[in-house]
Amino acid sequence: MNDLILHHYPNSPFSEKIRLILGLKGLAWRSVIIPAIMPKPDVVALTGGYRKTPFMQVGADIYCDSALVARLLEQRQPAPTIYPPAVPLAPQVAQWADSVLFWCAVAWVMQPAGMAALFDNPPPEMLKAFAVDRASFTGNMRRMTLADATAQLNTHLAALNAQLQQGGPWLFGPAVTIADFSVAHALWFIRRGGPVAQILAPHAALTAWLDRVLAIGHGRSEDLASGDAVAIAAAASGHAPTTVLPGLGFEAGQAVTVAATDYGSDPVAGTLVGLGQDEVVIERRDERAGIVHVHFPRIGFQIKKESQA
Ligand SMILES: N[C@@H](CCC(=O)N[C@@H](CS)C(=O)NCC(=O)O)C(=O)O
Repeated sequence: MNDLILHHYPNSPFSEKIRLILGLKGLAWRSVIIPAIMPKPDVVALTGGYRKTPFMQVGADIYCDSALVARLLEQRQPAPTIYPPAVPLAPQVAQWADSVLFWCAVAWVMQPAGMAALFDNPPPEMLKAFAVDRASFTGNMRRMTLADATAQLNTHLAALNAQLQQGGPWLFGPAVTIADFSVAHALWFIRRGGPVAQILAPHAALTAWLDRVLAIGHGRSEDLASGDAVAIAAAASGHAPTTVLPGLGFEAGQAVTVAATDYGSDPVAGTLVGLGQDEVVIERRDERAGIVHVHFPRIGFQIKKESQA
C-alpha cells in the first residue's frame, strides 16, 4: 500500500537521506514538495509547528525528524536492514554526521560559488529571503566561519576516506547502515555546490563510496499536492497504536510541548499519547487536518509539561 507520504524539497540534504533509504528498501511513496522557507501553512497544519524538512505522513500520523523516519522505514521494510546488529554504534555515528559533519558541509557550500551553483544563480531578493529565514531558524547556534568549516571538514573527510580504505564497500564494511545515509546526505550537498565540490576530490575511496550510495536512487514515487495530503490526514480513521510507558517522567493524557533542542525549536503542543525510550507522540487537533498524532524521536527533543512551557 502506497501510504508513505514524504514532505520534502529537492535541495534538502536530510530529505535526500530519506529518499535514498526509500530507494534501498524498494518502497513506493508519495512526494509532497513543501516550501524551503516559511510560511508553510500546510506543513504547520500537519505538524502543529515543527517546520524542519523532511517529515513523513502516514494517514493522520506525522513522523518528524529523519532519524525517526528512518526507523519507521525499517519497520515497514526490514530488509535490507540499515541497523545491522553487528554495528551497534551506527545510529550514533549517523547522529555525528547529521549534526557535526552536516554543519561543516553547510558552511562550506554557503560560500558565494557554492550558493550560485546550489540555487542556479539566484536573484538577490531570493538569497536575502533565504538568509533571513535561516537566521531565525538557527538563531541559537554559533555560525561557523569558512575557515573553521574548511579545516574541520578536511579532517572529517580524511577520516572517512581512511575508514573506506579499509575495504568497504560501506562505511562499516559489508553491511550498509544508517551511518552511510547520514554521511552521504552531507556530501551530496557539497556535490550540489558545483565548484566547491572540489574539496572531495583528493579522497578517492570516499568519492567512489559516495557514487555507490547515490546510485541506490529514490525508489518509486508519485506526486501529491500538499492540500491533498492535509485532506488525507483529515479523512484518516485512527492512528498507529501507541502507549505511554511508566517511569519516564510523564503520564498519558498530560498537556505537553515537544521541541527540538538544537535549532528550529518551535514547540508543538498537544496531549501525550505515546512515550518510550526512543519516541514521544502527542495528539493535537487542527482545523483542517483533524486529529493528528505527531511523533518525534526522544534524542534531540525536549518534552515539557504545559505548566513548565
Ligand atoms: N534533525 C533533523 C534536521 C532537519 C533539517 O535541519 N532540515 C533542514 C533542511 S535539510 C531544514 O529543516 N531547513 C529548514 C526548512 O526546510 O525549513 C532531521 O534529521 O530531520
